[in-house]
Formats: sequence, structure tokens, C-alpha cells
Amino acid sequence: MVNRYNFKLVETKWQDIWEKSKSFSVKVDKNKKKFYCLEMFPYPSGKIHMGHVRNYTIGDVLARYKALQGYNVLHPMGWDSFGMPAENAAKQNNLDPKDWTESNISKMKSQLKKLGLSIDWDREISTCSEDYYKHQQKFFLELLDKKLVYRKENYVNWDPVDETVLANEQVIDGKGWRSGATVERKKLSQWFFNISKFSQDLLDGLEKLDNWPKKVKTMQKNWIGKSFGCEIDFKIEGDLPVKNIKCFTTRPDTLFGFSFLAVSTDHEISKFYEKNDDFIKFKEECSKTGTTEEAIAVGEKIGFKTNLKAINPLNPEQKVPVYFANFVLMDYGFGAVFGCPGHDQRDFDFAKKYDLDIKTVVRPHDKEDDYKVITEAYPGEGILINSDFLNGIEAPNKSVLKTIEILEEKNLGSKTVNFRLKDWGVSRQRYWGCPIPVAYDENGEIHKIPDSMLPVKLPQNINLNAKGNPLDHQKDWKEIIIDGKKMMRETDTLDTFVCSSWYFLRFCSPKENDYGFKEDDIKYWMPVDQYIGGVEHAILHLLYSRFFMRAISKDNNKINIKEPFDGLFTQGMVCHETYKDPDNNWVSPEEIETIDGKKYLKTDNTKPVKVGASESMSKSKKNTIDPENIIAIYGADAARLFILSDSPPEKDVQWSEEGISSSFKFVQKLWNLNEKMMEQINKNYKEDTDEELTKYTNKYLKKVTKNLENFSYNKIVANLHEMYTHVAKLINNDYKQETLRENYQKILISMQPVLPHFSNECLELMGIKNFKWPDYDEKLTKEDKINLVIQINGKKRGLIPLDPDKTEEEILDITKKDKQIVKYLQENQIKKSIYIKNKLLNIII
Ligand code: ANZ
Repeated sequence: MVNRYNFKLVETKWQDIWEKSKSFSVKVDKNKKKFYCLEMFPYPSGKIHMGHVRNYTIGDVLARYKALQGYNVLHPMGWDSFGMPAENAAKQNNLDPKDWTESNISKMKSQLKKLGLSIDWDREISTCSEDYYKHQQKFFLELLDKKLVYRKENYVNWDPVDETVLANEQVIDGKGWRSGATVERKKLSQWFFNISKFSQDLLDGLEKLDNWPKKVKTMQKNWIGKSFGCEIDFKIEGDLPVKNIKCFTTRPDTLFGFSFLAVSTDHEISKFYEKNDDFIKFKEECSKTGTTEEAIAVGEKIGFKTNLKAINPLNPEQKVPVYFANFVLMDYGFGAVFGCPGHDQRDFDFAKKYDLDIKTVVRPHDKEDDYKVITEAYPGEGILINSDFLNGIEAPNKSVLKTIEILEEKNLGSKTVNFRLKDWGVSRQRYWGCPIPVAYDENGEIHKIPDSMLPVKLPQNINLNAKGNPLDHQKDWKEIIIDGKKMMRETDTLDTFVCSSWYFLRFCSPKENDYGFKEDDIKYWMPVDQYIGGVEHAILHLLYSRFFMRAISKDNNKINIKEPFDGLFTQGMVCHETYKDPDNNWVSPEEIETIDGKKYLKTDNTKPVKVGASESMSKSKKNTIDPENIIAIYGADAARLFILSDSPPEKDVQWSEEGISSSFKFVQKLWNLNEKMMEQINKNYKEDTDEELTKYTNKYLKKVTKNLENFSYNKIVANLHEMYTHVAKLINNDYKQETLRENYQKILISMQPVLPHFSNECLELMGIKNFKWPDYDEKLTKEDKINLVIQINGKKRGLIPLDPDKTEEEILDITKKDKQIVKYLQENQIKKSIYIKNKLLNIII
């Protein structure tokens, strides 16, 4: 096949076409409807990967479609450019993180441009630029005034490899989300955002996010983790001045199963044990288990027995031992638990280890009253037993409320709600981040850096190899005079998730100098109409952004936004087969050649390669494909077409050599069709043979429009294939020039979202410069005749060509007179008929 569509030429030329036709950018007519289309912005690692290609192609299809529909479209791009990798790369190569980052940005920007994305580069932002973080520092100080930021000494998740603190959300299965190192516990003075203050509001807000995937809302809901329960004040006896210990419980109804009380090693009663060597050793032992709930759930439960006794409020006769235990978290509830081994597995494990009573107080519905918990706790539903005046009550549905009522009456406890969501620790002991704009006087008092001294810029030319936080070693930078007083700057920098919590506002007014955004601009553009990104951000980034909008909106007359993202779409992964050489090392697709359908090492074609499962592309498994090569070989349109084909955007897509090459061939076929179309147009026939082309075009447009509206972008690829087959056939009929031009022009415009380069080239050749999304005529999309299947007693007996949408009676009348069918009906009585509209009539005789 001759490659007559020279995508290399076209794709460079196409940028000008977009520049001319883009409807957005600096001058925006705010009387027009707006559409804000945003994809999660990338970290400038230096190279785009297939995940970016998919994410940005999906966004681009939508942005172009909306622009063609006449919206002002905001489709910006920026860089999440602070963070560890820059610092690490700079250390290794003896570079400045800023230079490394900026050079990566320029590489990635040119790669994104090659994909032909309709991005408004005039609005480009980068979070590591002073223009950006200056405003972030102002927001930080505003939050400090509103008491939504505070500093406190706390146990933190410490990543020993990256030597930094991690937020709870950044610890996955007990490991650092970036380094993969097992996270330790460490006590440090830290800055926190008071996200927990908004727990209920963040939960309520989820209800209104109708255009978010259900799974993301469920993940956030679980993360916020609202528990209904009760706080109980346990009376304490013993040789210490401790009168009572408060516990939070969701199961007060199991109080008769009480067999120990456990507190966290940081509980306030620990102050009495500070000098106890055994306790100190025990505490060290506890620090070794991870800090996350998952780690604690699977880890060994260990305890340290005190001499204290706790009294059961419902049965004052019963006194049980008090322990320190590693599975009790200090920052949940009151850092204390009443242990009920019969019905809680952690308590069960603990009781087994320390030989404590295991009492059964709930029996499953299908068991007798002598039921006993033996091998594991029974947390399920049932009936209360061995519980004195509570016996016989249905647990937990009725028994929890009933017990709370009793406890409240006796003043022994009260109904409470608890949230799992913890405040967001934002301090990072790293250089390459946004400096926290405060300083400390000699008494350690916190002072805001005055507005006139903002931004607090990062010092340059520093020694990144210094141990710990490089900023700590910058004496000149650290010392500062405020109002004539000597102070020391804060050396912690902000978690990069702070930068991404408001970047979508900045895109609305990227050049605004005085504040992070302009009121008018965000009133017009916000919220983001469609946000597109990976589901891995379901909790972290998407929750932080929702919090940050609430936090800056509080007492701020410039902004009143709770929900930044009206619509959310989470795209699937791009996957590829995995390969291993005979020695079990991962091999990349580029190192492989195919001989007789089998795969061998390129360097040694006697060595067969083991083909493994297709998995999400990742550097560690070497199953990545370089988008830049793909674009260079096949062109951006073919790459876009392929990345959208096969699977719906929310599902994973399998990348294959055959797939991309057939997409490429299809673009060539479209070009051939274009050439043929131009020939036909030039023939200039006087009359149309029929109306088929117009009808088909309308039907096709209806389908494409519907699929665009529903994010069924893979179906658009199928629509294009079908269109090619039909139109290639239809144009052999004779059509007038206007008919051909009118229909083909619509088809070409419909290709804009997916194949922008190709479509623009062809439209330009036809002399068409201004266009909008083509409407279709509903009347013309109706099928002319349908072939109705006629069954007698379920057997197919004939086909009757009919006008569509006839009633069942009309069809029965016609059928009774039809020659083919009459012979089957004869004298038989029709008992009933079953009609499936426009498809089938089954007559039962
Ligand atoms: C007694 C009990 C009996 C409990 C029983 C459960 C089952 P959710 O639902 O996740 O909120 N708990 C309370 N504070 C804790 C802390 N600081 N560290 C670890 N565990 C803590 O969990 C609530 C339950 O978690 C509470 O109810 C308490 O154990 C435990 F059959 O109290 B329960």
C-alpha cells in the first residue's frame, strides 16, 4: 500500500490550524457557555508514558468535542514539579533540581505537543515556580489565621529511605508509596492541616457528586470512616492516681464479654511508666510494628500489664486487668479499648496470648444458648446471651442502642460519632518543595513571614548531600530579621500534594499577580466540568483538593467552592505482555524479535523468550512502550486511535504491536477514501442516484454523538470502521457535488476529536476553515424498512418487509394475509402473540 498520507508533514503543519481555530485562551467571551476539561497534571519525570497518552487523549477528545459544540473550552496543562525525584536525580548527577526539572518539562512539553493535544499552552503553570508557590504560601498563612493549620508533636510515618515523613494516605501496606521502604514510627514536631474538622462535610459532599464513579465515592467514604458508637468512662482501681479511662466502642452491647482494658503506649497514663525499664523496652518493641491499621491487624498483638483494674460499668463486681497494647492506636477514639475477645478478633488474639477470659455474649441466630466462641471471635449478628438484663436482645441492631440508652440513663457513657480521617501532616524534611512561610523567635514562638517578604524562595547552590534536610544546613538562609528581631526560618517544606490541591484554580487566572486566582475567573470557570485521571488518586489528591477548597473558602469572600470537580472519570491502565529471558530476567519488547510466530532474544535468536501475562506497563517489569517512538513511526493520529480502541476508557487497554500497526493502516485507508471522494466530487454529477449517503451520514452522526456523550470512545473507533466500509461502497453510486461535499464534510468534522491531524488536513484541502459539530436530522436516522421475523409457535416461518413502528394489531392483520405465512396458520386458532418491536412476531396457535 502506498503511504500517501504523509502524517509527518501534516502533523507539524496542524499546530497552526489549531492556533487559529482555538476558541479559548486569553480573550474569553464570558457570555458564552463554558466547559472546563482537565486531566491530572503530570510530574515532570522527563518522558511521557503511555498512561499520559491515554489520559490526555481521552481529555482531548472531550475538549475538542465541546469546543466544536460552541463552548468556551478551558483545557490547560501544567507541571506538578516539586518532589523527591528531582532532588534524588540532582544529587546523583550533581545538578540543581530546578535545572533538572526545567529541562524535563521542556522535553515532555514537546512530546505532548507531538500528540496534537488541544492544550492552551498560554496558561501553562509549574508548581515549583515562584509565581505559583508565592500564592500557596499566602494560602498557608490564611489557613494559619483561620486555625486550619497547626503545629504539634506527633508520631509520624517515617520513611527511612527517603528520610521524610509520609501522610497516612502515602503509606500503602505499611510501605512508603514512593520508596517502598517499611515505614517506621517517629515522634516529630509537624505541621498539620485540620482536614478532620471537615469530616462530616466531606462525607455529605459525596452525596451530591452525581458525576463521580461510585467506587471512588465509596473509597473516600471508607477513608473518612464514620463510626457510630458510644464513649464509656471506666472506673479504675489501683496504686496510681488514675480514676477513670475513657474508651470509644461501637459495641457497648458486648460489655458482659469484657475481659481486659487496653490503652495505647502513648496514652496519658504512660507518664507513670516513663522510668520503668520494662515499659521502655516494650515501647521500643511496639515501634517495630508498622503504624498503619493493616499492619497492626496482621501483626502480633503484644501487651504490657499494669497493676490497674478496670470495673465493668454494667457489672461493678467484675474487675479486669489494664494493659498497654500495641494494637491500640493513640489517635483514634480515646486511645483506649475495652477488650471483648469473644467478638473482636484482635481482642481474641490478645486474650489467647495472655490467657485472659474469652466470654461468649452473642450467639448466631442458628445456634443454641450454650454456643461458645472457640477458634476465632464471632463479630456477626445474633442474640445476646450471658448478659444478664440484656439477654435475648437482637445484636447488634437493637442491642447497641438499648445499651447506650441504659448507659446514658446511669450517666456511665454517651452516644458519640468517630471519624477515622486524621489531620493531614504536610511537613516534609526536604529541599525541593514549597517553603513553609513562618519563622521562630528565640522562645520558639511562631511568626508569619510578612507579606512584603513573600515569597520565601528556596536558596540556590546548596549541598544536597548533607544528611537529613538540606535546608537545615543553610545558616544564611535560615536566619532572618522580622520587625528588627532575629528569627529562624522554618526549614520544613510542604507536601507536594498541597501544590496539587488548588492548581485547577490557578489555571483560571495563571498570570494573576496579587492572589492565587481572580474572583471573576473562578466564578466563570469553576468547577472543573470534567476531571480525568487515575483511580490511584481516589483518596489522596481528590480528598485533599476537596478539603483545600473548603479551607480556603472559609471566611473568604473571594471564593465559595466546596467541590472542585463536578465530573470525574477514572481511566484504566495501559497494559502490555511481559517477557523474561531464559535466566528469568525481565526483557523489554524492544529486545525481542518474532521468528515463525515465536519470540526470541534479538541478541541471540536461539534463546526463546517466555511470554507472561499482560500487565499494567511499568519500568520494573520492562513492559513499557515509548510513546515518542510510536508517534515517530505511526503518527499521533494512529496512536490516539489505537489507545482509544478495544476497551472502554474506564477499562484497561492491551497495547500490541499488531494493534498499533492496524490503526496506522486504517488511517491510510481513510486517506485513500479521501482521495476517492475528491475524484467523485470532481465528477460533478447532475443528479443524486438515491438518498442513501445522506441517510447513512445522519445515522452515523447520531451514533458518534451518542458515544461521545457517554464516554464510549472505543465505540467511536468502531463507528469509524463501519463508516469507512459503508461510505467506500456508497460513493460508487452517483451523487451531486453538493451532496458529497455536505455529507463528507460532516464526517470529517466528526473525526476531529479522535483524528485531529487527518481531519484538519482533509478539511483544509476541501477549503473548509470554520466548522462546528454537525447536527443530524432525526427523521433521516430512521430505518426505511424493517424485516420483521415471523414465528409460528417459536419457529421462524418468514420475513416480512414493513415500515417501522407499526402496532401489533396492524402487523397481525398483515401477517394473516401474507402468502408465506397463511399456509402455517390455516384454520388454526391464534391463542396469543408475542411482539418485540420492529424485530419479531411470534404467533402461538
Ligand atoms: C469493644 C468492642 C467489642 C469493639 C466488640 C468491637 C467489637 P470502628 O468500627 O472501626 O470505628 N477501638 C476503639 N478505639 C480504638 C483505638 N484507639 N485503637 C484500636 N481500636 C480501637 O472500630 C471501633 C472499635 O475499635 C471499637 O469498638 C473498639 O473496639 C476499637 F465485640 O469496643 B470495640
